[in-house]
Parts: sequence; C-alpha cells; structure tokens
Amino acid sequence: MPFTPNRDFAADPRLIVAADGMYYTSDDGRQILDATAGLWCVNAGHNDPLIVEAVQRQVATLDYAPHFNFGTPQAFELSARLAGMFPEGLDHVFYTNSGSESVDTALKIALHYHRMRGNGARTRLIGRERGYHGTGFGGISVGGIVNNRRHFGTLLNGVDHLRHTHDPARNAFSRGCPEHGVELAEDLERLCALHDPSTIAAVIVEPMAGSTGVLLPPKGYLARLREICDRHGILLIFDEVITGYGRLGKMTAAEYFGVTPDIIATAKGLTNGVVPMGAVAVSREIYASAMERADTPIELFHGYTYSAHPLAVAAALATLESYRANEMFARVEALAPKWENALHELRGRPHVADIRNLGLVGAIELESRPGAPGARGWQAMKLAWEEGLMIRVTGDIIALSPPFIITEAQIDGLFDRLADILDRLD
Ligand code: PXG
Repeated sequence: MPFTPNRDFAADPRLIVAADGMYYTSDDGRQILDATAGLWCVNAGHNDPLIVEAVQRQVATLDYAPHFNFGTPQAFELSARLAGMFPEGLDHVFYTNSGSESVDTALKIALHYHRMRGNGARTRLIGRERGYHGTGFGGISVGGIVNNRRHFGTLLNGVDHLRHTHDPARNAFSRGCPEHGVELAEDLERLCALHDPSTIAAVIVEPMAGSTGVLLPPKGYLARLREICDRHGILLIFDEVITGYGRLGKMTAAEYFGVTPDIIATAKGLTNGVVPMGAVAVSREIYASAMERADTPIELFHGYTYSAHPLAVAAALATLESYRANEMFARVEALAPKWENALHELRGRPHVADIRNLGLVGAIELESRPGAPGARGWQAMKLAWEEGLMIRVTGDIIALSPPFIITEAQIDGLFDRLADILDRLD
C-alpha cells in the first residue's frame, strides 16, 4: 500500500465500499464524513451526477484513442476551457495522469525551453525544503521531504533547495497567511550568488504546501520570488496539484495570490478524482519557443500512452462544468471565514501547538509525544475513523480539506467531533 504502515493496516484495516456526497461508507456500514476530499481531489463531493453520467456516456462511445499523432475534439475543447480559466498568458496545456507526472513534465518543459532559446547551460532546478512534488525522480529531487529522498540514491543532480517558510515561533495561530517571513524569498538570491543565475533553469514551489503539513506562504513571499526569477531569467513553476481547481476559492493559487508563474502543474481536482488525470499549463512564450525553434518535426519528445485519455477528458469537462454550474469556487470563498473561525476554536485544546488555515484548508499541529514523533497524530487518525471522520495526518499535523459541498452544519459537526478526539489523545 502507498505511504501506509502496511503491517499496521493488515492488523487493523480500514475498508471503504461506497461514497456519496460528503460521506464514505465503511465495510461495516458506517457513514464516514470525508474531511479530506479523498486525497485533496474530490472537490465537488462524491458521485457528482454530472461527472458520473459523463464518464458512463464516454466509456460507451469511445473507450480509448491514442494522442500520439491522433487526437479527440474533446481534448482540444478541454484545453480551450482550461486556457480560459488559468491566469492570462498560460494558455497551452499538456496532459498527464497524475501530479507526479505533471511535475516531471513541468521540469522537463523548463529545461527544454532554455535549450530551445540557446541557453542550454540553464539546467539547474531549485526546489524548497519540505516541498512535496510527488514521487517521480524529478519530484523527489526538487522535493524536500527527507524520508521521500533518503532511500533512493543520488536523485537528479544539479538540484538545490530554498529554505522552507515554516516558522511557528513567529507565526503560530496566524489566520490565513502569516505576517513574518517574506525575507525567506531572498534565499533564491543566495542560490543565484552561489551557482550563478545563468545555470538555473527553474524554481518550483507549492504556493501553499499541502502534504508536508499545510505550510502557508508568508505575506508577499510569492511576489518576491516572482521578482527575483524575472530579474535572473529563471522560470517560476507553481505546483498547484492541491491548490488548483478552487481549494482557495479561486481557480488557482496563482489567481488567489495575484502572482503568475510561467508553468502550473495540476492534477487531482481536475477530474474530481474520478479518473486519474493531470494538466500542465505553460505560457504562450514557452509554447512558442518549442513551436518556432524545434529542430525536429516532433517539438517535444515527451508524453504518456494515456495523455488525454477519453474517460479522463470526459471527467474533466464534466468536473469543470460542475464547478461552474454550482458556483463552487465562490462557495469556498464564502465558507472560508466560517471554516477559519470554527477551526481556530480548537486553540487551547490539549497538545495543540499551532492552527493554520487558508481557503478550505486547515491544519492542526500537535505537540509530539516525547520520543515518539508521529504517534499522537496517528492515534488521532485512528480515533477519527472510529468516530466516523476521515482526516489526514502528516506526522503530528492533522490536515483537513473537505469537499466544497460541505455545509455550515457539517463544519460545526466536524470540529465538535475533532475537539472531542483531541481531548482523548494520550
Ligand atoms: N504535487 C503536490 C503539491 C502534491 O500534493 C503531487 C504533486 C503528486 O501527485 P500524485 O497524483 O502523483 O500523487 C501531490 C500529491 C497528503 C497527500 O497526505 C498529498 C498528495 C498525495 C497523497 C497524500 O497530503 N499530494
């Protein structure tokens, strides 16, 4: 099983047999409130009829078609729709099957872009400590999570990392983005001084880091990174696998923060998790560089058997339609203050060291049990499951990211139950 204590699971399994709306059904027939939208992907809630029916129709019409040398009208329609939703200028899309593939695609496109422009020495990639960019070799190389890196050899070479921005000593219990830490963006200047900007292809960051425990960008941080990248001709990549498709109340975190990167990597919410799919959006300039300067008929030697799989495309078109028809991003924006208030009510409960929130994302950082990091978080996850709640834990940090259809009453119910669980932790 992926990222799971397999032996523990075998002894104490949690099995899911059905889902609808905000709830899973466990194999023993209990309703489990989905406080994590699956793995940050089921933004529109489970079994959205628009999406289910679109996929059913598609599988009965065109099960599969290759996208090497052929295409489907729907894939181009999806690209046009996405181009209209991503920030101005990011209007070309490449399809993948996951966030990890989107990240590797984005990194490869960045290297390709510089070569097309005669800057083949720009090969260095910069990530950030505590960053999570999936599990491909590119993603773990630019990523900054030690356990995801240490067993897998030397990874990509020519990679360096910015310092992370998590600073609870100054920022604990911030509501929304923290006040302190904009100066951490200057770390990029340090790396430019060390390596020389002419060797650096791209910087990749999650605008809001999700998987590593919900680390929010300090106010002004992303804009400062953008400025430094511009000054030195470095591409800026946002990994929006979690933040894309409404999680912060806008289509992208780029839109939410008013900072436009050169490439955006997405997945998850693109298809509501119904069929695996990712999409990488690139700027007009990056696209044009490949089209105008390629020295071979194929402009980009990259792709997947299942790029723009017809079922995934159908799921994506229907998902975007569901977000639009149900005004789901506006709903996130409207729910966010209620979410923030209810979450921060947990301050003062036993072991709570910090609480963080943005959009429809929340994190509760617990003090670790002495000598047993992660044990308290794990106990919280198991207790929650027993009490009918699905939550995520990263070490001792509880992360919450419910589907956008959650009601105010369900938010109250969620935090009442979490308060009770926190009171019972060892
Ligand atoms: N980038 C980011 C920012 C992600 O959050 C990926 C890339 C990789 O996506 P795929 O589809 O290859 O898994 C992710 C995935 C968690 C959790 O517990 C987060 C992810 C996956 C599983 C669990 O927060 N994010």
